[in-house]
Amino acid sequence: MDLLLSHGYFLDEDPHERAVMKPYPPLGILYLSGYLKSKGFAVEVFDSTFSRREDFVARVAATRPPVVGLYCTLMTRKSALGLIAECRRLGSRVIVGGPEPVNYAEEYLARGADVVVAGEGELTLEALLPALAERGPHRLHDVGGIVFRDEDGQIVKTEARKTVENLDTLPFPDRGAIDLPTYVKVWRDHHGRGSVSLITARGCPFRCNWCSHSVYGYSHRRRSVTNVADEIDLIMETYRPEQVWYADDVFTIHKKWFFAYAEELKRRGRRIPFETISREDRLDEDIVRTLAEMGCYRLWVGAESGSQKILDRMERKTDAERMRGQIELLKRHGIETGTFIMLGYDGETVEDLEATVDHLRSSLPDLVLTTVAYPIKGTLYHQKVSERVVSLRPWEEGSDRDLTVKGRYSRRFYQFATRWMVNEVALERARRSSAPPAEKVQAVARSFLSAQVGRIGMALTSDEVEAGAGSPTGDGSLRSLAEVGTERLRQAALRIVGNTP
Ligand code: B12
Ligand code: SF4
Repeated sequence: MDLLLSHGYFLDEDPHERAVMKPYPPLGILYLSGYLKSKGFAVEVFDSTFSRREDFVARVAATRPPVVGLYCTLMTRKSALGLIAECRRLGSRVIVGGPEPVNYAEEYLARGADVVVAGEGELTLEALLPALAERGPHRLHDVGGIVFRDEDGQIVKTEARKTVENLDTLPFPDRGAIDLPTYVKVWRDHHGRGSVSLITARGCPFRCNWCSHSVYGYSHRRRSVTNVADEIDLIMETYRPEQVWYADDVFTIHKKWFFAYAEELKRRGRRIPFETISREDRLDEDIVRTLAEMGCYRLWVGAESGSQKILDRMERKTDAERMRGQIELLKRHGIETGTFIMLGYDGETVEDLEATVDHLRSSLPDLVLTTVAYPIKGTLYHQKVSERVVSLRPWEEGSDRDLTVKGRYSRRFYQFATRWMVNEVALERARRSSAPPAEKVQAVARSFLSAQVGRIGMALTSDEVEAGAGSPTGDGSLRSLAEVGTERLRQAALRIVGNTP
């Protein structure tokens, strides 16, 4: 074996995902496996998702791969560091890649990785594996797209490598290298429908400030319509899933391509239910109708905020008002809408949060996922707030989700704000529902009370500042409520609404 590819994600260690149970394998390492095999390398994949840490160690101990390649994201950092240590103990060299390591190359090298790969991995690994075997890990100056330590221990970052020009030249992801049927079965057992993921393009040219572009930069390359349709045929014939997930960044980004693809699937007689992500500015009546005809049952549109001011600060380049119209449009065509809402972005005030709540109440998307903004290293957002970024945990124990911004409202404030927001949406849903009166009253009362607890909690914590002294960088318009009460009253009220909502 030349290379064992793996990733540090263990479902067993993720209680949240175990409750959701919608797993997919990381496509990146399957692409790498397919490509390297086509170039004559002997590659194996250890898919950690349904395994345990001990199984990975046992596999490395039994097969003694000369090189282990690990896919790492911000969420799998701690896990990956543990695997790196095990590989080193067992005598394997370690290459790390994916969106996270290039942001922390020095830290990964300091903790046992031999080489960090920046960006797309196919061409880099093809050049790196023989160089590593011939010259060891410290004389790799001529291999583009990597970071390593030279013989003096100095960190060397080599020239950026060109990306694969024509994505159609890549073999399909090597799904046969892992137990994909188990993923399909888990989906089927938990959701009644088996699902398989695929991607039709690489890279996104938009510049939403909080989004990580560490792998593909701002480039955008598409596969041809027939190449993607061929992969769909293969997936359907091999795994027979009841649906697919296009894991693209923005599925309808290229209108002409999209219509041609829809046409091609129709020509092949394929109407497959699917879920995917897009943007409000990449939708119109024709696109939405076509999405519905193709089998799209849920579209995530990433509203992020209902405040145009915040959308503009994020450089999201979307329009809050038009977004509400698009949700309407999707509903008319029978497509469920999912939105991702981000709270706490730089400069957000209580008025902006209110605008988001109003936005959600009026458009009422079917699904709302909330997150409190965290500045991923390497993003434009991180650059903007870099002087105020504080980590809540030591680097090797946490992730970029533990990065917070000094001076904004406290985490407790955002927990209350989230509670308020989520329950205002639930309240609106309950009000509009056609449930029997008793049930409806109960749902309205429950959501109303919970929303009020959130709102009062916000008022009581609105003078709490994240990681330091001073006033929150928001407008503090609710602060007066806290200021008029005595500290004892405030503490008593906090006990009533609960410190951790
Ligand atoms: C699909 C996906 C998911 C799926 C994951 C399921 C799965 N296993 O596929 C779901 C929906 C669960 C998910 C969740 C999250 N995700 Co996500 N996700 C993606 C997405 C959209 C596509 C991944 C993909 O398939 N890419 C296509 C392949 C071909 O590209 P690739 O993976 O980058 O692989 C290439 C290179 O990275 C490199 N490479 C990869 N592995 C290796 C290994 C070696 C050894 C080498 C040398 C090279 C190498 O070569 C590959 C081929 O060229 C990416 C964005 C993106 N476009 O990549 C975000 C992305 C990976 N997700 C991200 C985030 C932040 C999250 C969440 C934290 C979001 C949240 N707030 O909850 C969660 C975390 C979940 C968890 N517990 O880990 C960030 C990661 C940022 C970072 N610095 O780590 C990304 C980059 C989105 C973004 N632009 O900000 N995600
Ligand atoms: S959030 Fe979506 S649209 Fe914005 S830059 Fe990232 S991938 Fe592109």
